[in-house]
Order: sequence, then structure tokens, then C-alpha cells
Amino acid sequence: MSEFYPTIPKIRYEGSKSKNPLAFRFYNPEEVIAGKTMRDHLKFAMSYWHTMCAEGTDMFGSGTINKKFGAVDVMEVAKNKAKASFELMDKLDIDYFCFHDRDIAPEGDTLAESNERLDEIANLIEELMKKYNKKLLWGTANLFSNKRYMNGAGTSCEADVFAFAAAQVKKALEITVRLGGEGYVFWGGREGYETLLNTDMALEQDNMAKLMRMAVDYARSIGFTGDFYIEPKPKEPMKHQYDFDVSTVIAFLRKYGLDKDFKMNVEANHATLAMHTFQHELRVASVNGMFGSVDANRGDLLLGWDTDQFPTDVYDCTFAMYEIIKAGGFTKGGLNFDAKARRASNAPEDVFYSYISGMDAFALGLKMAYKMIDDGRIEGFVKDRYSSFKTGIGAMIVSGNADMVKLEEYALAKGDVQALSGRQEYLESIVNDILFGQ
Ligand code: XLS
Ligand code: NI
Ligand code: NI
Repeated sequence: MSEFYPTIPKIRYEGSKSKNPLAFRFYNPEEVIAGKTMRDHLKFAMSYWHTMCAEGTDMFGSGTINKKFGAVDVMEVAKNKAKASFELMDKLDIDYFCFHDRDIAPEGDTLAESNERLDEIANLIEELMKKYNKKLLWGTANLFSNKRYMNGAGTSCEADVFAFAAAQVKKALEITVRLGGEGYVFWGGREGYETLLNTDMALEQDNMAKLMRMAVDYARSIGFTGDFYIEPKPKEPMKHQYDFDVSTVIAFLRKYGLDKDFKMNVEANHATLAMHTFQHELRVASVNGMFGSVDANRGDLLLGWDTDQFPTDVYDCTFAMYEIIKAGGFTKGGLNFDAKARRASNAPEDVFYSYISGMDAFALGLKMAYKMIDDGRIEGFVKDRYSSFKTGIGAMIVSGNADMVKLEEYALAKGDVQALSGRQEYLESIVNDILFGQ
């Protein structure tokens, strides 16, 4: 069989001394850490849209990266993309992938034609999954590219558009179930508004919740046992998106009684767009019992949009893995590289260098996060910092046995109290010691 990446060999672990750019230096899939292989801890996934579809277009220029895979006819291109994607996953030893309906098959002139095309490509993907032993982490519907969704999909001001979106979600769910998907994602790209002058926010949000309820009910009725996720993002493409950040989404889910049906798919670059850290968003999801999956990437401090760069910052990866481990690790979720090579990184091998850089960075993050946990100094410090809530007046507060009168009595008797140092710099240097000390 002819290859789409003939110059790329299977990428193998060669250890940190290797200078081979087409090798892993830190990601050793079968290495066991805390009772689990790195492969199972990290559950890496390929994003179909960036990897197979993104051609390097930007606001000022056309594509720089050829993703036609030697074909001309749109369906032939789609088939070649499918084949190339499995070759790529095989060579990179990535077990999972994620897609939007329109990534795998181009939209037709009618919904019926689009659905037929989807079925045709899904047949091929099903075969390839068996052949290469790959799994679907999650599926989703693209409810943002077509111009019919310019005012939103589930939050559109027009019922026909809502109905069309629902039909698209139904089909995407069917394909996800058929391919054994472990999850289904809602990312509300156009679910928001540009100006309140033309927007009925209350109705839009009620309708969005209805679409989600219908989707959950339908999916369960056709045997979907995976997790549903919402992927928060504050803006882009809309000025304001309803799924702003994890906290906002949790409030939405609770308001509509959907909080037992959804978890979070947290994306690093979306966190930073919301003026949070990746770690913050993971922590908020985790403390609310809603941690699910991750879209790994990074933004650029100097740019205010979703640059979707491959994650290579080891501190970020370490703190992210620290949160993920503390949240119990991935169950049905995984680590999807929602990331793309830069526009100017346009040679076929660049996509391999990109994935290798991200996979190695997260492998390091995993190792370092366990080093932090095993070291115990950080956790010990936090425990100690809150120790006054273990006994005496603190224990009364925690158990709900304090009231305003008792607390005033206590405070009056004390006369004054002193707060303790937070020791941020000391803790940051401990982290460096754990990461780089011998
Ligand atoms: C866009 C989102 C998108 C979702 C899937 O910013 O990250 O790619 O992950 O619809
Ligand atoms: Ni994403
Ligand atoms: Ni994104």
C-alpha cells in the first residue's frame, strides 16, 4: 500500500539522550507510572480538523499546507484524508482521534446528501479503526462554519436553523455511537451574540438547553454510554459566547437540570482567553465533580485569540497533569491535541514534529506531576495552611456548628488575630527543585 507520509518512519521512544528529531525523548508509551502505562494515563488523541483539514489559511492569506492528499474530487480527498489520518496515528502511536462531522465528509447540497457522504466515510473509518486498532475519543457536529449558523445554531433566532442544527447533531450522534465514541462534545462557537440590541438572551439559552436535553435523551435511546462534554470558550468567533468558562457553564447546567448529564472538556487556550490559567479551569471542573476531558494546546501571551499551538511549556503541562491526576485521571476522556502546526510550518514532517513536541511535553508533565505528588512538600504545605479548620473554632465552622454569635464571642475574646505567610516564592522554588533538582 502506498503511503501518504513515505519519509516518516514509526516514531519510537529513544530516551532523553536521543537527538533524532523523529523519536520520542520522554513519551515511552509502555512505561508504568503509579501503576498505569503512560499510554493509559495520557490517552492522546489526534484532532481531525487541525491535522487533516487545516491548510494554514489566515485573515490575510490563503493556505500554505496542501491537505488534498493527492486527490481532486471532494469525496476522494475525504477518503485519502481518512487513510492518511490512520497512517499518521499509527506512526505516532496515538490511540484515539476526535472529529466534527464536516471534517470527515464535506457538506453536500442538501442534508440528505451530507448524511449519505458521512455514512460513506464512516464506513471507511470503521474499517480503518479495526485495521489499525484505533478508537474514537469523541465526536461532534460543526455548527459554526456554514453561513446558516451565522446567528448561532442551538441559540439561533430562527426555528428552521435550530431544527437543522438538531438534525445535524442527531446524525453526528449516530456516527459517534456507531464508531464506539467514548464521548460527544458541544462547543458553542456561534452560541452567543454580537450585540444585545438584536438578542433575546433568555430564549436563546432556554433553547440551547432544550437542544442539549434532546441530544442526551436521543443518544441514550440509541445506546450511547459515553460522556457528554461542554467545551467552554469566552469568545471567538462570537464576541460573547454563552459557554464563557467552566464556572459559567456549570451555572447554566445547574439552572437547566443538565449537571448530571455533562462534564467539561477543558481547553488550555480557551482558559487563557477567559483570563484564567489552564490549571484554574481544570481545578474548577474538578472541585465540582465535572472534570471530563482535555483539549491540549496553548495560546500566545501576546495574541488575543485561539492560536491553537502545540503545548510545549513543561510548567503548564506539569500543572495541568497535577490537576488531572488529582481529579482521578481520565476515565472516558482523554488528551486531544486541539492544536496545529504554524502556517509557516508547512512541510509534511512538521505535523510529526508538532505531535512529538506535544506528546513529549505532556509525558514530562505527567512525570513531573507525579514527582510533585511523591515529594509531598506542596500538598503538605496546603494541608498545613488550612489546619486551623481541623480543630476548635475551625472545626465548628466546617461542621456547620458555628453561628454569628459564637464567632463574635470567639473573636472578642481573641482581641486581634494574625494571618500567616502564603509563601508563594518559597513554593515556586520548591517546584523548580522538584523539576530540575537531582
Ligand atoms: C474551537 C474549539 C473546537 C472544539 C470542537 O475553538 O476548540 O475546535 O474543540 O468543536
Ligand atoms: Ni477545542
Ligand atoms: Ni479552541
